[in-house]
Amino acid sequence: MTGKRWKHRPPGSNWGDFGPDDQLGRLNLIGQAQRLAAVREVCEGLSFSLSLPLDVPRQPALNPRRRPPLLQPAQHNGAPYFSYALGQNIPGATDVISDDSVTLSPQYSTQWDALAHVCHLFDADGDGIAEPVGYNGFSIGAIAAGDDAGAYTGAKALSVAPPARHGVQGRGVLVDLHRHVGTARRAVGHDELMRILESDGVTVRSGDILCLHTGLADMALKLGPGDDHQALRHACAVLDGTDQALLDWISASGIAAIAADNYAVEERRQALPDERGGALLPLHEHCLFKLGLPLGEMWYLSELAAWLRQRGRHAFLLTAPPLYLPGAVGSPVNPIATV
Ligand code: UVW
Repeated sequence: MTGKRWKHRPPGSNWGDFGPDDQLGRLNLIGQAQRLAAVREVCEGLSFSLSLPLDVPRQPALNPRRRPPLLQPAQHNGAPYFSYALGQNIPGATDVISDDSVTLSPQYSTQWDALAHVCHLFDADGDGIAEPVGYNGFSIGAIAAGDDAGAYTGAKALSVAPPARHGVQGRGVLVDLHRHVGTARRAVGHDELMRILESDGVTVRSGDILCLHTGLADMALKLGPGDDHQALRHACAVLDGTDQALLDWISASGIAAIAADNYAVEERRQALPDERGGALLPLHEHCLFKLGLPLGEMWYLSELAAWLRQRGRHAFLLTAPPLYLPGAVGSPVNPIATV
């Protein structure tokens, strides 16, 4: 279906502003001018991978429904296709081949949330009944009772495919929350974020991808499989998604995406403040559902942050496309910062 999908849009949302069929949301703010400006941030030709190894954290302590990758050799005639001599019946053939198979929770480690990841119960069609709906009024579909796993094809809209086609390449701007907050758990709201931007001389422009260094991914990287991972649940800075001034700043700033090296970017609320209901993840609601602004989590920003800090820099060329996996509601990513 094309054309407008809603009669009412949520307060504070931008639904329709990028067109009735838009599935890119704020990534639309990264255009040719923004990419060229991002390329102009490259002065030294050095690059940093902003990904953790995808098996980190080495225990599923942050979100037990997400499991570390299970890597196995592909099977061929009932045998592992690993260091396999290809031309076994062809005298003189020298090829030795290996293929993998992997079972992966795409959002286990360094990842993008697609817009489909968080929808809300909202009466978009104006019939008086709230229905599950995502950014720009899209329905991602549902799994019907009786559907077997083989019938699952993922989200019908708002998956990682549109951002994968876009490429997610633009100007990254790093905010070093870790430098100001240390490893203490703290919900950083608008006023504190503005103080940090000002004291570090960070300028944020429309189309930027805001990268928040909190130090959590670095803590995770240092823990071995046998170490207690529970401390990760209560360490390092998060954004205060309940701070309306912060949400308003995200809207007004024109940032295209937010990527943090922590889990969830914000703290999940365990209860709602009153009977009016609402979001347990208000920053996710504001960004993914209302603005179409992707969230990255568990990025590895520590080496880049140290390098930029030493040089008094904040901006870089960021290339971070999700996997082109139609239907997926999140994706691993190996973001590359070029400075
Ligand atoms: C939830 O667990 C809801 O998601 P995220 O990984 O986006 O924090």
